[in-house]
Amino acid sequence: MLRRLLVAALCAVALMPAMPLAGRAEEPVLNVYNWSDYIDPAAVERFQKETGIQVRYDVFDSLETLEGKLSAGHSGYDVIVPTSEPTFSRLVRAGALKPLDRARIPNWGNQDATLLRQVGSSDPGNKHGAIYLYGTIGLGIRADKVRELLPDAPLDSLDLLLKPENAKRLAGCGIAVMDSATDVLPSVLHWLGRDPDSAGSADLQAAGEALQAIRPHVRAIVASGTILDALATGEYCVAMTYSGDVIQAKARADEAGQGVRLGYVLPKKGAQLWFDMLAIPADAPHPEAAHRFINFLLQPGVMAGITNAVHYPNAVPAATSMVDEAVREDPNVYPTPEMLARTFTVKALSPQAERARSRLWNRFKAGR
Ligand code: N2P
Repeated sequence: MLRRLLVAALCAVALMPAMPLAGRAEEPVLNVYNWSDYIDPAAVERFQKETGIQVRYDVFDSLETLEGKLSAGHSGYDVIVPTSEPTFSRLVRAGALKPLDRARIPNWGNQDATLLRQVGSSDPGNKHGAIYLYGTIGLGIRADKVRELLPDAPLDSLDLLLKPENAKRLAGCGIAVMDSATDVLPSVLHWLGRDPDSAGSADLQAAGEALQAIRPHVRAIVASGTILDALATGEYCVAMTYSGDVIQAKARADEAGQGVRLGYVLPKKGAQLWFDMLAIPADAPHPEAAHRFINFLLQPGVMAGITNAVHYPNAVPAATSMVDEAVREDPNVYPTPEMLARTFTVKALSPQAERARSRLWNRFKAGR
C-alpha cells in the first residue's frame, strides 16, 4: 500500500507541468526564436557561459512563419524577434507581449534615442521591445552577369526585376524573390507609384498584374534563408531580399573565391526600411532569462560582434566604433542620410486586407 502511494506520488511529480512554482527560481533555460543567419554564435555561447542559462535556439525566415507559430498560442518561446511593422505592432495591440521590466534591463539606455522614438510609433512608450537590428529590402545582384545580358541595365532600380522585358532577359541567369507577401508587396506597390500600405482592390490588382507579368521568368519564390545560401553559390543573378542577407552572401562568395561577385542594390525610387525588435511573449516560460538575454545583447561589445557577423546595423551607438571598419563604412549596412531619405516604412493592415494580400501572393506563387 505504502509502495503504491509512493509510486503514485512520484508519478504526480513527474507529470507536473514544467512551470516554476511561485517564488521558486526559474529553470535555467531560454527559448529563443530568431531569424536565420541573424546572430553571432559567439554571443550565444558567451551568454550561456556567463549566466549558466542553456539557450535553445530556433529560427524562422519570414514574418508569416513567425506569426503562424505565435498565433497557435503557447509557443514556448521566451524571446522573439518580430519586425516593428506590421508584426510587432500587431502583437503589442493583441496583448501578446509581456511589458518589459526596464529595471531588469540596465543596458536599455544604450539604444539610440531617435531610433527608439521612431519605433515608438509601433509601441507607444517603447514598452514591449528593444531594437535588435534594422535594414532595408532590395536586390542582391551579380552585376557582371547582368551587364552581359543587359548592357544598359538599370543596376540601381527595381526595374531590373519588375520590368518584364528585363526579367525575361535575366531569366536564364536566375531570378528569385523571397517568399513573403508582407515583405515584398509594399516594395512592388511603391515601385508602381502606389501607397505601400494599400490593400485597395485597384492597387492590389495592379501589384498582382505586375507580379504575374514577371512570373514566368522567376526561378524561385523561396524562404529568405534559402535565397541567402543560393546567392552565395551564384545561383541567382537577381534576388529580392533583405540587405544584410545579400551582404552576408557576398562575404561568403568572396571567401569561396569561385568568381561569384555580388552586390546589394537599394532601389533608387525608394526602399522599405524595417526594424526588428527583441520582445517577450506574454506567456513566456522563462521571463527572467529573457530579460537577462535582452540586457546582454544591448551591450556595445556584443552588438558590435553581431553586426560584424551578420552585416545589419544595430541601434547601440557605442557599438559603432567596435564594428569592423569595412562593415561600418559600407553604406549598404549603415545607410547614409541620403539613402535613408529614400526609404519608406509600412504599417499594419486589417486582417481582411492581409487575407487579400495573401490570396494575391498565392496566385503569384502558383503562376495563375
Ligand atoms: C535575417 C533576415 C533579416 C530580417 N536573415 C528581416 N527583418
